[in-house]
Amino acid sequence: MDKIKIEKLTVFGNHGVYPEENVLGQKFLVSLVMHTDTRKAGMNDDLECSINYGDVSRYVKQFFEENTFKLIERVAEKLAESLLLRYSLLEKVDVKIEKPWAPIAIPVESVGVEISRGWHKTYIALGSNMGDKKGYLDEAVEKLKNHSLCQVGKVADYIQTEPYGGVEQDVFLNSALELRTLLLPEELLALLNQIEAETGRERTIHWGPRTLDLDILFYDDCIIDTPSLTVPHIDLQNRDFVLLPMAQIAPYYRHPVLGYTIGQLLDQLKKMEVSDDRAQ
Ligand code: A4P
Ligand code: MG
Repeated sequence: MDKIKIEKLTVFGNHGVYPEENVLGQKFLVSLVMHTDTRKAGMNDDLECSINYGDVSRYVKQFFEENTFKLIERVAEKLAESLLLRYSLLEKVDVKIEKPWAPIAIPVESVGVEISRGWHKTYIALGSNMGDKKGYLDEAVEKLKNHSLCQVGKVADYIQTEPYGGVEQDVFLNSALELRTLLLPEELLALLNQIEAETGRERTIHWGPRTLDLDILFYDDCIIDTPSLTVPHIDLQNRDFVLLPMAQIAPYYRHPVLGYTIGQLLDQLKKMEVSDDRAQ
């Protein structure tokens, strides 16, 4: 992706662990690499199609003056977050913060931190088979829409599906949605678990009835295998209640492990179901 850079912007702020730093303040050097598509601005010569580095510089100065944090890690984190929320064309930002006057009593040119933060594209599966199923799915979509670090994109139609997994239970209402988020995978999982808990979900029977189930299907093209998280979702290719809503919102999305698009996975599943029916 293209980059717009600001190097060593000199700003003044009161960040620091020591009380005197919070009172006296000191100089900070801020460097930004803003990852954004500059093609349109390059073709049209129109600032409206790009990110105005003058505006960004003034915003950084104001951010440093209006906030006080102890750690430059925190300064970098919050600055990256607010830039990504403020500039819609910004996909990713590298933030470097240097502190040339750091009070460490040994001659040093500068100390600093450098981080990269950006938007992630994810897909979430939704399911409910207890009580007001539509109400629970609506509530989940609404909560994700209202979260400051999430942007909900396409939401698939809610479809009624037969229970999968061998437990005798009521029919499900399922859907899937596209989510752009600044949350990292484990943070997103924690948010989904929190939303499930808020809708009264109790975990009793594995694959059993639930008011609300929210699963991460995909997170960028990441492959994650930890004790708490498997992404892409381990069984999505075998579940028509996942593939049908996904085919509506992202038919050409390619599974990063299996190498097939959602549309192809759905076709394969349908063929397997037909051959299973014939075998019976
Ligand atoms: N976990 C690991 N990977 C993920 C991921 N990608 N997304 C862990 C979300 N969670 C993930 O899930 C157990 C643990 O899985 C979580 O704590 C998380 O750390 P859970 O939701 O607590 O338990 P569960 O739902 O009983 O198990 P599981 O495996 O999530 O069940 P599924 O796979 O969600 O299946 N039939 C129809 N028609 N429609 C349905 O929606 N759903 C299920 C549940 C069964 N049959 C269904 C449907
Ligand atoms: Mg689940």
